[in-house]
Amino acid sequence: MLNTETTKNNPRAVEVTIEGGVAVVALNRPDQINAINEEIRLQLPQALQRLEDDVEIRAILLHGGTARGFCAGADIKEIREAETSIEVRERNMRRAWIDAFDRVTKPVIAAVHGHCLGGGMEMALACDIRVACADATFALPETGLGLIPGAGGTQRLQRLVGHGRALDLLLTGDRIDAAEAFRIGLVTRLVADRKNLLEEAIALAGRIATRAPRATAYAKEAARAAGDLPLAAGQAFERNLFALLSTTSDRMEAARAFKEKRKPVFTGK
Ligand code: CO8
Repeated sequence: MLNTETTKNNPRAVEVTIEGGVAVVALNRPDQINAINEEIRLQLPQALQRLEDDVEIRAILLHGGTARGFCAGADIKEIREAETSIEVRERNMRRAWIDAFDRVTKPVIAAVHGHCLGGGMEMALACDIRVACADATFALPETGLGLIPGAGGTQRLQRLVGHGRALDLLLTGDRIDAAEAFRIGLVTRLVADRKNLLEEAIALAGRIATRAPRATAYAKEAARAAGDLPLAAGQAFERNLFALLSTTSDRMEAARAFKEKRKPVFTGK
């Protein structure tokens, strides 16, 4: 059982602001470098689900707010009393909080600065696009704590950077900087300056948000399926999604707008 002393005081461990069609989600435990405690494990999935259900929202941006880093991993200070094996199992099932990312069909971007460690790095891995500031550092220190990543890290990292590089990070716990993370494809965009990170990430999310929402969601769905499906099955899946999109109003609108030399206005229909 969790000692409530460590969890009771912050109803806003996750804060959401809306900028046009972009939802900006900030982790908000700055004093603990956004260490993931029960509040974050509860509030983040709730926020993601709300944003998924809101038709006005077309892209989601996750960042570390005012903390010195994106997230320093699981809250190591979250004190637990002795637990039975059933309690441990049930707690582990709640770890499925990270699955909330997989239930979001909209694009999710992580804007990473400073420490991005353990569970924090797993959160970034669960996003679709990672943008990093030059001061970002990444590591999976879990084996040094007698554990392994438990929020998808062993699975997602390998899919992103390949078997060898994933094992190097998993087995050593070594920290890599933003330049190295960019080199190996862990992040796809770098921002030199911390003060521009959020602005540039919001601009990126905003650009994605102007595109046809259903096409964006299907592109994400197809790309995710590529990690699981054999090539032929993946191509068949892609063709089905393509055929569905061919029937949408947004597809017609894009063609009309091109002909009329204007910007398309997408409705998601
Ligand atoms: N959990 C709880 N509090 C944290 C964490 C954390 N992961 N990281 C930092 N903090 C707190 C510090 O305790 C400190 O709080 P206070 O001011 O109250 O003492 C505050 O944040 C600032 O931290 P530092 O003073 O240490 O700042 P530094 O700049 O000197 O160092 C570091 C920053 C390098 C991030 C350092 O704090 C650190 O090494 N943190 C731990 C990182 C880590 O190992 N995270 C866990 C990764 S593993 C994981 O996420 C999954 C398995 C976790 C198992 C948990 C078992 C319950």
